[in-house]
Amino acid sequence: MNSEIISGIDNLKKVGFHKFENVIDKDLLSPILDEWSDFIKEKRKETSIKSSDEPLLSLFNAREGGKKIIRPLSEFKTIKTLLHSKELKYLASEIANRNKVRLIESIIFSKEPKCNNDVCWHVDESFFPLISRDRIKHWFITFWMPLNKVTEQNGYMEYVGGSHEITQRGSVDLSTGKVIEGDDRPGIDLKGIEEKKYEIFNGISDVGDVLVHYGNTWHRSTPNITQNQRRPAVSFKFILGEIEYHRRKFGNSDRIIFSRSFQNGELFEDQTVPLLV
Ligand SMILES: O=C(O)CCC(=O)C(=O)O
Repeated sequence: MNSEIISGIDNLKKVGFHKFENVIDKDLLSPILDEWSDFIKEKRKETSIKSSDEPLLSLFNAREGGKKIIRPLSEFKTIKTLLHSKELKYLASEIANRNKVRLIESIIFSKEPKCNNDVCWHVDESFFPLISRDRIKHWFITFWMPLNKVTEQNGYMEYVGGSHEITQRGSVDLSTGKVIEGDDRPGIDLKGIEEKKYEIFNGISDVGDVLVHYGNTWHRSTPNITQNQRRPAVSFKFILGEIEYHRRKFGNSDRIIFSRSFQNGELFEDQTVPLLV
């Protein structure tokens, strides 16, 4: 394994976040912007699909109150090519350390100019009705890849160092940061963050970088205060190893589309969640 990847994985384990620099060929990333712009001009953007037996792509616009449009991933050839690139698969398999890696979600996050909203502090795994069968803490990882340079002004990511060692947090409304009513898990320590109790790492980054965090790392993205710089990014979420279905009575983890329904405790296997490596 290459030494930068080894030290990056060590840092990821320690901090809960790592920026792997210059991993993906820019030629794989720039066509995504073209394909996405075509999509925005088309009628497809007005209709979200409601059921599926194939993997999906969510298009998330932070300015429109976190509105998500959901389409089949197969409609976005450039994103599929990125997903199956050897660089991305290599990084995922090294982080997973021989566990199987499955794609649970693909998202394009667009932070448009003059977008004053944070994507508020949250943990990714809280949105899914799933848990690790072996009850390991780090069964979920996110790969976040900017499609334009990320600066201090155009909506960078932030991560709370060490938060991945804290137990589960409740799922939140991404626009307000409030825990969903009835979710029985505690919220993120917003007061502690405000009082600078934790070390915060920023995700200022360049095209080609892959920013990786665990599903239980507390993170957010800041407003895009520029007049004319878009900050689009592709985010892939992966689950590692054997996973069980576990739906809570309250919370928003039932908004995910799978090809069929599951019983709590059932081993989770689904056509919408394909094996990557
Ligand atoms: O891109 C953003 O603004 C937020 C992304 C995020 O929170 C994620 O990928 O988990």
